[in-house]
Amino acid sequence: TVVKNPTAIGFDKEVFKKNVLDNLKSLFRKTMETASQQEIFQAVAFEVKDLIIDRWLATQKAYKEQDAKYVYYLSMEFLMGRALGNNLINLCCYDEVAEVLEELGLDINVIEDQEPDAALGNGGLGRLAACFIESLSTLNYPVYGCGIRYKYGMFKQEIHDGYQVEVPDNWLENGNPFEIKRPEYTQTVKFGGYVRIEWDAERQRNRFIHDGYQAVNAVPYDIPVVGYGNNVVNVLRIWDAQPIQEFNLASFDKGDYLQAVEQENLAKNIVDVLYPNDNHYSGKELRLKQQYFFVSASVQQAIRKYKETHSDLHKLPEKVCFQLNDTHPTVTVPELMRILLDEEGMEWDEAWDITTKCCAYTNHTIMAEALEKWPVDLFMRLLPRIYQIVQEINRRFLIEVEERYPNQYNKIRSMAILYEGQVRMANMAIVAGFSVNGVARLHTEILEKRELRDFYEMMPEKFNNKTNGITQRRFLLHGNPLLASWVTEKIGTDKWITDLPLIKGLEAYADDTKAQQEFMDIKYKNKLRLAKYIKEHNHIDVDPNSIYDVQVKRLHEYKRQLLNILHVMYLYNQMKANPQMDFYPTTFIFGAKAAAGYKRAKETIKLINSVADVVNNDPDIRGRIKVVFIENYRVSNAEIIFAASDVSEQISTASKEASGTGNMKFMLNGAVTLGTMDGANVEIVEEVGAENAFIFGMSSEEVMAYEANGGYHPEEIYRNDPDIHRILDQLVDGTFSHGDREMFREIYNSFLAPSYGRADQYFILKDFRSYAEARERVNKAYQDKARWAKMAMLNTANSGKFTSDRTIEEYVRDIWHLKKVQVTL
Ligand code: 26M
Repeated sequence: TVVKNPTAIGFDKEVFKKNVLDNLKSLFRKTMETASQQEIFQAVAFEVKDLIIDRWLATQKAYKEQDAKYVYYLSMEFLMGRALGNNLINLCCYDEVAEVLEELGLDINVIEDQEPDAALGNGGLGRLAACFIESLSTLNYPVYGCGIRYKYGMFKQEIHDGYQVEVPDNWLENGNPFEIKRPEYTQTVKFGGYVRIEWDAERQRNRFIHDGYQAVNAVPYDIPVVGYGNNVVNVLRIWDAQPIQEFNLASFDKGDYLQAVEQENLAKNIVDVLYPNDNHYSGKELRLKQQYFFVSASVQQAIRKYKETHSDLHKLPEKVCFQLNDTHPTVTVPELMRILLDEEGMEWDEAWDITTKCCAYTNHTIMAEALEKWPVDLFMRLLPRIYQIVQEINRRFLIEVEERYPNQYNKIRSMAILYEGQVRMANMAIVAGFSVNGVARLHTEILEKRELRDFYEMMPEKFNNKTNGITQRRFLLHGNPLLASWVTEKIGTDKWITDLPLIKGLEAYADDTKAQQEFMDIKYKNKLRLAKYIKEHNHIDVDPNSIYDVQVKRLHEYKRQLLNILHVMYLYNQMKANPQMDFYPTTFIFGAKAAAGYKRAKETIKLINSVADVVNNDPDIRGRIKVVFIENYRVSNAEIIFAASDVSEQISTASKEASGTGNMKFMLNGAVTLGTMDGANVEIVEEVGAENAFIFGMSSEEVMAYEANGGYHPEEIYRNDPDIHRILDQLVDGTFSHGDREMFREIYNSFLAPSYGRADQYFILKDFRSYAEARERVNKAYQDKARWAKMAMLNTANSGKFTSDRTIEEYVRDIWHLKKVQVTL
C-alpha cells in the first residue's frame, strides 16, 4: 500500500525488529529459528501494543483535560475480527512492519493469519458496533465500547457431509496480546433476592433495600481501538465475571455454605458463551443475566468516572450518553434509575429527567421473532428492584397515554411496557430514550408508519434515521490493498482513507479503457487469491475467469439463500436440457452460519452443499456452473471474499432487511448489486444509479399488503410454472439427495403445505421469475467486458456515502453531541 504516515514519525524499523526478537526470548525463550509462527505473531503483537500504549495514555489524558463528553456504546456484541493488521494500518506503519518481517524472512500475511478472529458477535449488529468504534476513534471522538468478554465467541462452523457442525471457539486459548486486565475497575453486580422497604424518617420517604441477593464481580478487560493516523486510542471495555471471593469464607463462617457455592456458580457461567442467534429472541434466563451483568457494570463505572471530576449528577447528560445497540442493553434505563434513586437518593422526577436525557436507542430489525419480551416472573425473580422500577416507569407512562388518548385501549395495548405478563424491552427503550433511530431510510420509514406507528404519532421528535456504514480502513485498505493503492494513484490522493466521498474521483475513469483494464486486472488477482483460499479450504477448483456471484451473510429465511439455490437448480435443469445455451460460466459462492437451533436454516445449508455435489460433478455441465459453500464465514475471510466478488446477492424479502452492511462492503470493492429494494439497497441504487445495479422483485409495499391479507397462494405458481414445478419436485424426488426423498421434504412443504405459518412466508416463488430474469441480465452484462468494468468501477466510485465515518458524524450531530479531541504525543 502507498499509505504514508503522518504520525509514524518515531517508528524505527531497527528498534522494532530488535524488540520483536527480545519479545520472543522473554515470552517463549525462543529465537527466530525455533519459534513457531504463532509465537512470532505474539511477539509482534506485543510490540504493536507497545506502540499503542503511549497514544492510549495521551488520549485519555487529553479527554480528561478537556472534560470530554463520552458516548457509551452498549452492545452485547462486538464482531471485531482480527486486530493486528488494522492496528498497523491505523498506526500508519503497516508497510514498515511488513518490511521488517520480510527482512526476518517472514510474510506478514502468514503472521496475520495466526491471529484468531475476535468473534464476539453474530453478524450485522455486532460488526456495525466494531465499525462504529473504529470510526469514532478515527474522527477524534471519545467512546467506550461496553460489552462482554465471552469465553467462547461465535462458534466455528465445520461442514461434515454437507451438514453444519458447531465447534466451540476458544479464542483466548493463546491469550489476547492486545487486551489489558483492569482489576482496579471491578464492579459488583447483584442478582435475585428481595426488596425490603424501610421508612426513612429523616427524609420522610421509603427506602428500598435489596437483600438476600447473590453478587458477582465484573472485571473489565480493555482492548485498544486505534484511530487512523490521529494518535487517538479509545477503549473497548469487555467484562469478565468472577466470584466475589474464590471461597466465600465470610458466609461459610455464618454457616451459609450454599450461598457461597451458589455465588461461585453464578459467576462461572454468565460470560461462558455468546448466544449464536441472529434476529431471534429466546427467553433464556442466562441471556437476561448477561444483559444485566454488563449493563450494570458499565453504568456503575460510567457514574463512578463522572463523579471523580463532577459533583452534580443532574448534569450527567452533558458528559454521558448511553447508546443502546438494539434492545439487548435496555436494562440500562432502570439500572440508571436505580442508581440515581437508591444510591444517590434522588426523587423520581429528577432521576427520570436525567435518565431520559442520557439514553438513546437504535432499532435493528422489524422481524417479530427478534422482539425481546421477558416473562414477568423470570424478570422479577432475577432483578426484583429493577422490576419495581420498570413497573413505576410503566405506571407513569400509561397515565400519560390515558391523558393523551382517553379511553383508547388500543394505544395501551400497543405501547405499554408491561403487557400480558411480559416486559417489552423495545417499548421501554422508546419511552425512556430521547432518540429512536432506524438503520436505513426505508427501515426508519417502516418503523414510523407501521411497526412503531403509535409511538411515532405520540412522540415524533424522538425518531430519526441513521443509515448504516462500514469502515473503509478494514474493508478496502486492509482487505483489498491492490484496489486501495490503485484508487490512491487514480484520484491522486490517499485522503479517501478518512474522507471516502473523494473516491468519486474515480468516475472520471469510468470510460477510460486502460483504467477499466487495470480495475479488472485487480479484480482478477483478488479472484485468484479467493480461488486459492477455496482450494486450500474446500478442495474445490474454481475458475477465476468465471463470474463470482456471492451471497455471504447469516443464514436466515428472510435473507432467502433458498431463492438463490433454487435458482441454481433451475439453471442446472436449463443447461442439462440445452447444453448449448448462452451462459457465461459462473461460480455461485455461499457463506453462512445457521443458528444452532434453526432447523430450516440448517436444512438450507445441506441443500446448498447437496446441489453443489451434483452440479460440480456433472460432466454435462463442464464446469460452467460451480457452487461453493465457504466454511466458517467470518470477518477475516469476508475481507478476502468482498475483494474478489463480481456480483453481490442482496435478495431479502423487501421490508425485512433493516439495512444490510455486507451490501456496502461489496459495493466498495466493485461488486455489482443483484438485489431487492430493501434496506440500504434502496440508497445504494440511489447513489450508483439504477443502470449500475440489477434490481428485481416485489416492493416492500407489495409485500406488506400481501401480509396484511394473510399471504398469497404459492400453489398457483407451482401449478402454472413448469420450471418451478420441476425444481420443487426435485426437492423430494432424490435428484440432489442420492435418491433420498425425505431429506428436503420440509423445505418442499414450506412452499405448499407448511406444518405451521403461511405457505412461502418470504415470497420466494412469487419473486422467482423476476429473480431469474435479473440473473439473466447479469449474465449478459458480464459478457460485455467494458460495460461491466464501468459498472463495477462506478460502484466503487459511488460508495462514498456508506462509510461509517459519515454515519458517526450524523450520530454525533443529532444524538451524541460530542466534541472532537486532538491528541498530540
Ligand atoms: C436476541 C436474543 C437472544 C439472542 C440473540 C439475539 C439477537 C442477536 C443479534 C438478536 C438480533 C441480533 O442481531 C440482529 C442484527 O444483526 N440485525 C442486523 O443489524 C444490522 C446492523 O444494523 C443491519 O444491517 C441488518 O439489516 C440487521 O438484520
